[in-house]
Amino acid sequence: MTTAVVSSLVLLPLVAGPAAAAGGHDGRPAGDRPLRQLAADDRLRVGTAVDMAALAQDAPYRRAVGSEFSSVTPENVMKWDALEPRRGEYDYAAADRLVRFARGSGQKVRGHVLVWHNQLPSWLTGGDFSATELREILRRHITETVRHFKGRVWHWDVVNEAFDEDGTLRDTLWLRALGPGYIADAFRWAHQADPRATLFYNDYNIAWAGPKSDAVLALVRTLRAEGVPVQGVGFQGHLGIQYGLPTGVAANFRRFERLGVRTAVTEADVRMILPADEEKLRTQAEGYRLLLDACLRTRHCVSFTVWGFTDKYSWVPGTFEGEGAANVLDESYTAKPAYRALQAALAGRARPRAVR
Ligand code: 9MR
Repeated sequence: MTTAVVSSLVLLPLVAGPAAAAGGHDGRPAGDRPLRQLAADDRLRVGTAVDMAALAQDAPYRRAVGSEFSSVTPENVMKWDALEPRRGEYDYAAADRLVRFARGSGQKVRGHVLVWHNQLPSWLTGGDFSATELREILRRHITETVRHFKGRVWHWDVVNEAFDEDGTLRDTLWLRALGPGYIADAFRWAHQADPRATLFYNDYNIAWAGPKSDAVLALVRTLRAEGVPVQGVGFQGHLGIQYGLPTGVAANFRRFERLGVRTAVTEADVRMILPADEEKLRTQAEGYRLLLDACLRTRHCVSFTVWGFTDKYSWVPGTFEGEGAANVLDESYTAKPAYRALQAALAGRARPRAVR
């Protein structure tokens, strides 16, 4: 294919209807295959975080979630404040909707998240509970949640972001009240509630070697030596091109896999200082490519998830002022170079067989 043809494809909206260029059965040009089709050949689940409001209201969004991806992660609706807004009262409605959507679309679900320091309900953060009470609250939340979704959630992010950048444990409600043992407890409780779900530790800035990923590695090694059921490590993959792109990612994934765990890229996005321009978009594409490539070059990397796929709905501008354009499609669902880079990486590789 010539360069001229490739660059003309970049302008096509991916989710356009029959009016789009003829060729593919879904209105895409022949040979322009969705990510999940390309990934199936590699036996890799390619996923996205899903915004439930967008899924309900935005038909092109919904079509793209279904056609491009083979796994989904709820962006917010399985977090504690959403699931248990009042103590002991669970609201699974939105999360159940996503699980049903996934089943109807032949997708796996990555459950996100059981233990975190963010998006906790105020009854919990303001509750002034004793350590014994908090431990029981945590045990119950994990048990109830995992049991509710038993058999329907493929991977659980059991513990999320427990470390600081220097590799010490983050000062959270859980660490303060329960000590470091809350991590092992969480994995044990989750495993009891659904022995078949694969249980992950998940964090950001651990895709490359450094104090934080060294600390996670040491934790996972210790937990596994003690028989704690931690079975996967999720590398979130929130990058910003202004910091430079990471190196040594595949080698880093491999040192985790040597401990016997699976790996996954769980929240990839590559932000930039706005406005976007061609060069920034090219660097962004390289960021996505290198994360996916590391996964493809690692035997037990079982899924690659982007944290949203369109710039229309992204957490980035609300968190980092002046930054954005972090996703692989723009606001009108047109493919950016990053989307083409993912396609090319998936199409171009013979992959070692992955475990399921
Ligand atoms: O994308 C999520 C955003 O909508 C929420 O407002 C935010 C609240 O903390 O959480 C975002 O998702 C985070 C994920 O759950 C854990 N890793 C970092 C993600 C981006 O902040």
